[in-house]
Amino acid sequence: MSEMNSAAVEAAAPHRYTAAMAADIEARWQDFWDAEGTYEAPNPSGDLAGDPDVVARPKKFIMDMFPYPSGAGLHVGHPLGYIATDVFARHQRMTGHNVLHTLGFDAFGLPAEQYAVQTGTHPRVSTEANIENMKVQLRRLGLGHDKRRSFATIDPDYYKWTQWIFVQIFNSWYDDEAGKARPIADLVALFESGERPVPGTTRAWSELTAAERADVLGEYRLAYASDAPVNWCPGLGTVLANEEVTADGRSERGNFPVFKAKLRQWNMRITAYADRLLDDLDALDWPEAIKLQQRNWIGRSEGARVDFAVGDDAITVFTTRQDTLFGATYMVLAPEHELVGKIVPAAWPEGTHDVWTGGYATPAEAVDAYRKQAASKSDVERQAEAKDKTGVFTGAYAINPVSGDRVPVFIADYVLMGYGTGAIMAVPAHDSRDFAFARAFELPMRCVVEPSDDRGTDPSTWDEAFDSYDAKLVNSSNDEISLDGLGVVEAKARITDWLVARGIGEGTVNFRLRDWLFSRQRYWGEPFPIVYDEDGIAHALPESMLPLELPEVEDYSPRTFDPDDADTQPETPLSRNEDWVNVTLDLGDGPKKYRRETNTMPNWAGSCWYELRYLDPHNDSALVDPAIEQYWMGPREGQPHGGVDLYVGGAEHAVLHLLYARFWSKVLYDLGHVSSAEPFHKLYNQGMIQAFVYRDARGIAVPAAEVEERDGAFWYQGEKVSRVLGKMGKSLKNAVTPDEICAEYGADTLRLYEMAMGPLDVSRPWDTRAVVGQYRLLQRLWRNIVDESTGEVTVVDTEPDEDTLRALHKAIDGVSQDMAAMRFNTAIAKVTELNNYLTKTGAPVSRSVAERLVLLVAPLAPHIAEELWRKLGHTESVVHQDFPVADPAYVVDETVTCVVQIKGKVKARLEVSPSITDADLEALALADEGVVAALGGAGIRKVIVRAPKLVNIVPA
Ligand code: ANZ
Repeated sequence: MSEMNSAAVEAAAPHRYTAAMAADIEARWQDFWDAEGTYEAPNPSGDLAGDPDVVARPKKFIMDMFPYPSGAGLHVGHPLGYIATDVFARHQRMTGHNVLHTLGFDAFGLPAEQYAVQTGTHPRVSTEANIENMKVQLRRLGLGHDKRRSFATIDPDYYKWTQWIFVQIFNSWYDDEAGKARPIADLVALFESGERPVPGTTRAWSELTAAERADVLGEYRLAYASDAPVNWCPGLGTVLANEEVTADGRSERGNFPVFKAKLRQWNMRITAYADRLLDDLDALDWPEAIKLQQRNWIGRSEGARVDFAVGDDAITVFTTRQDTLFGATYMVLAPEHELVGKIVPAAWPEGTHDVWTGGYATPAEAVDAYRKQAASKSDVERQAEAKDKTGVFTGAYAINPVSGDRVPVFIADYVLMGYGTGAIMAVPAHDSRDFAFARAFELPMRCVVEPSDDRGTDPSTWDEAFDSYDAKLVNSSNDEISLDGLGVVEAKARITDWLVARGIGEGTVNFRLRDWLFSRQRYWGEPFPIVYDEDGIAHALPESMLPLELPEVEDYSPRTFDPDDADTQPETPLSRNEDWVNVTLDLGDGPKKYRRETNTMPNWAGSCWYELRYLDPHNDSALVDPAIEQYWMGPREGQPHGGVDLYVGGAEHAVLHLLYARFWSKVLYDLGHVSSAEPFHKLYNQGMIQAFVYRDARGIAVPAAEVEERDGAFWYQGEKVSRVLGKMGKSLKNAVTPDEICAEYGADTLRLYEMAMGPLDVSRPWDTRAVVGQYRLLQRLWRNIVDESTGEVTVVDTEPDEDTLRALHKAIDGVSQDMAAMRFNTAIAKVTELNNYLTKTGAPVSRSVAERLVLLVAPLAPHIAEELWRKLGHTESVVHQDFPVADPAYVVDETVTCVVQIKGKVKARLEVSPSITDADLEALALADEGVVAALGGAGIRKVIVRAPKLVNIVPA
C-alpha cells in the first residue's frame, strides 16, 4: 500500500476511508446534528422544556472549564479535556441519561484589554472575533454541545446576573448564630428593635446618621469597601492580587515594583465561610491533591491568643504552640502593627545591644526606617524561609505572663500584619524562624520541649530549632502551674485553661484565608452595580437598572505612572467618562445625584456561577428557574450538596476559581436562590499535552516541524539542536493546531489519538507521526463493514460463531467499564483488539457484530459511527442508541484445570481463571470439599502453589 500512489489507491478503492472522505462525512453530520438539535438537552420546564420521557431519565450535567478566547486560537493541547467530556457525555447519553453538555466563553480580562491597548481595537471587537474563530475550531471536532445554552461572560444578558448576584452579596451579612448568610434588612431590623446592640456606640440605631449606619453595615456586608493594604503597581497602573506578585515583590507581568498601599477597594467576606468551605470538601468527589490545596489555602490553625503586658497596654499574640510559652524570650510585631507607635520610647533603654538598633540614634528613627523598607516587599518575599532575618528593637519590653521575664519587643518583616494578630511570641528554641532571628540578634533561648535526639537542652549549642511535637515539656514551671513532663497536646490544654482563668488568653482558631480583593482598575470587566450618593454612601442598583452596561470610553488603557513612585494612586479608565459617572437616578426616594463606582470586577467574577446559567440561559426574570436548578444541580444520594456531575479542567485552577465559585454557591444557597450548596460535585483534572521543544546552540527555539532526526540526533537547517519536553505554544514554535490534523486525517482520528495517548489524568507528549495509527484503525473498521471498491455494506445476516461472540462481549464489557471510569485509552485498545480480530478472521462480519462495534465506537469517533450506522440501514441517529450490553455468558474467561495434591496425590481438580493469583488459588484449594475431607482435620505444614495449574498441600 505504501508504494501505491494515492491516485492509484483511489482508482482501486474509490470507497476507502481517506482524509477526503472523513472531511465529507464529518461536515455532513455536523450540519445534520446542528439542524436536528441532536445534542439539545431538555429542561423540566421553562423555554427549553422538552420531551418528558427524556426528562424522566437520570440526569448528567457534564462541564468543562470554559475557555478564554485568545487571539492565538487553539492548539491540539487545548481540546484534550473537551474531547474527553464529549466522549463521556456520549456514552452517558447512550446509557439512558439526559445529558447537559455545552460550552461558553470566559471573555472579560486582561489579555483582551492589553491587546486593545496595543492595537487600538476595542476589546469587544477582538474578543468577539476570537470567540467566532474558536467556535469554528471547536465545531470541527464534532463536540456534542447543546449550542442553545452557550454564552460569553461579556454578554450583557449574562453579566446582568453577575451584577445581580453582586447586589445579593452586598445586601447580605453572615449570621454566625444561624451559620449562614441572611439579608442585611434582617440585621437592620435587629438593630432597630434593639434586639441586637449597635456595635461601637451606646446610641440607638435611630439616632445614627445615614453615614454612620452605612459604616456599621459595612462591617457586616458580605461585599464591602474598605481601605485595605493592597499591592499597588504604579508601573502597570493597577492593584494586583497576591498571586500576581512575584517572590521578589515585583509584578508578574512587566516586572515592575509593587508597593503596599492603603486604597479603598471592594472585598468579598469569603472568610465568613472558611469553616463551611473546609467542611463541605469532605463530601465532594475531587482529587485528594486539590482538596489538600484548598485546605492549605484556607489554613485552619488551632491555637491560642495570649496577652503580654507592655506598660499599660497589652500585645496579643496568636500562637499554635501555647505549650511553649515559658520559652518565649522575645516578641515580634509586624512593622505595620498599630501598637508600634505607642510603645516606642524616646531613647534606647539601658543595656540595648548594638545589633538591635540598626545603627540608629533613637528607636523612633530605627522603626521609621525599617517600616519603609518593609513596605516595599511582598508577603511572599517577607516570609521566604531561607532569607536572612532582619528587624529592629522598638526599645520596649513586655512581660512574659508565665516566666515573668522582661522580653524585648522587636519589629521584623517575617511577621505579617494580615495573619493572626500581627504579633508573635518568639520561641527561638522551637521555631526555626525565631531561631535564625535570635542567632542574628544575639537573643536568649530557652529549651522547653526536651529534644528526643542527643543534642541536649542547651540551645546555644544547637544548629537548629527543635520543632518536633513528639516530646515532653521541661523548664516550664512557676509557683502556680507546671507543664513539666507533659506531652505537647496535654500541655497546650493545661496552659490554655490557666490563661483563660486569668483572663489573659483563650483558645482560638485562626484561618490563613483572607477576604477576597474584588476590584480592579480596569476597563474590560463587569461594572459594579453601585452608585455613591452625595454623602459618599454606597447604594446598590435595583434589578430594573441592570445590566449596567460598560460605557464606551475613548481610552481604555490604565493610567500608568513612574514605576518607582509609591505615592501615586490608580486612575480607573471608567472614571474618564464624566457623563456616565455622574447620574441622576431615582432609587425609590425621588431623583438624586449619584456618582458611579468606576472600578470593575476581577476576571474571576464571570466564572463564579456560569454553571447555573447553562441551565436556563434565556431566563430574563431570574438567574435560573428554581425547578430547573433543582433538576440539574439539586442534592441527591451520594451528592449531599448537589452540584455538577462532572467538571473537567486543569489542575492549575485548584484554588482560586474553585474556591470563589464555591463561595458564591454557598451565598446563593443561604439566600434561597439555589438548592445546591456546592457548584461541582465531581472534579477531574486532565493531564497536559506536552510537546518537544528544539533549541539551537544559542538556546533559541526553532520550528519543531522542520527538525529532522538523524543518527539519534536532531538537526535544523544543518545545525544540531537539543530536544526537551515542554509546553506547547506559539512562542516555543512547536504548536500543532487541531485544524492541521483534521485536514490531514479527519476529526475522528484526532479524537481517537488524543484519547489513546495515555490515561486522561497524565501528561503526555504529542507526536504527530503517531496520529496515523488511529487513522489506520478507522480504515480497518470501515473495511470490515464496507467494500472499498463498491461502497456496499459487506455484512452478512448469519449468526457469529462462539469465538467471535466471546471477542465481542469481552470488548463490550471492557469498553463499558472503561467509558464509565473515563479510561478512554484502554477502551480504544479494546475496540482495536475486537476490530483486529474481525479483520484477521477474514470472513464477512455478521450484522449483529458490526452494529455493536459501531455503537462501541460512537462516543469516540462519532462521525464515522453515524455514517456506518446509516449505511447499516438505520434511519435514526446513532447518538441516542442504547450502548451495547455484554452477555455475561461470553465474558467469563476461559478456564484452566488446576490439580490439588495432598502428599503428592491428586485430591481435587478446580476450574480456575488463567490469571488467578497464588493467594486466591490457595484459598480456593483449601476451601474445596474434597480437600477438606481428605485432610480430615489434620493441620497444614506447608502449601506450595504454582498458579494456575498446581497446589500441593503438605499436612502437619
Ligand atoms: C510561638 C511558637 C512556638 C510558634 C513554636 C510556632 C512554633 P500556622 O500554623 O501557620 O497558623 N505566627 C503567628 N502569627 C504570625 C504572623 N502574623 N506572621 C508570622 N508568623 C506568625 O502558624 C502559627 C505560628 O506562626 C504561630 O505559632 C506563630 O509562631 C507564628 F515552637 O507561636 B508560633
